[in-house]
Amino acid sequence: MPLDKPKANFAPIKLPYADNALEPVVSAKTISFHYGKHHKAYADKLNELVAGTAYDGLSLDEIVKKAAGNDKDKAIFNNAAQVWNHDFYWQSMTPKSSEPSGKIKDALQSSFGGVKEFKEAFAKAAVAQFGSGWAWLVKGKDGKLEITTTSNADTPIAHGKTALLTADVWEHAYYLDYQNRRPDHVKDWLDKLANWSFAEKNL
Ligand code: MN3
Repeated sequence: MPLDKPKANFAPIKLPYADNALEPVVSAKTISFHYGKHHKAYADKLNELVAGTAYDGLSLDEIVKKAAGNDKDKAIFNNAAQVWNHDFYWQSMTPKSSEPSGKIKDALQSSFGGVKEFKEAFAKAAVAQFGSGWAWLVKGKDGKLEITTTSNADTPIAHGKTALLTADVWEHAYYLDYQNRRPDHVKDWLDKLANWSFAEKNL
């Protein structure tokens, strides 16, 4: 008999643009696998893992923070953080990307010396992330902006930082469109897809 209790029901966020809107940097084919298969699989697995546990009924943020550093809940952490990271990643991109302006431009200026300097440092960090992971623009506890990378599913919200923008540098994010050329993908991502109004909203 199935237990009569509410089931966790995490699903990928609805994409804020059409499947082909990010082409040619992120193709509709990449979206079909990355969003339609990888992201969905993390959400499905999370629903299965939390059912009937102390995590059942918590928000996604709460699950990520509670499972972080809890070794026996590593699988819950990995899947919850990957759902969180991907939901955040899709919003970090827009087909209407433009150069940073206003408050976010000022913040990049004061933290990195300028937009160009920020892009160079972010690209360098994203390319240097060994293996699978994420490159992030975050706000630290002191309010200053920082660039950070995380491995695999790890996420800044597990480390007390506020995420502003993220680029997925797992191979599944770019391999169909760029093969092994992660540096080219990251450069195009920054110049053509980065969603600065989303970053500013997160400030
Ligand atoms: Mn991914």
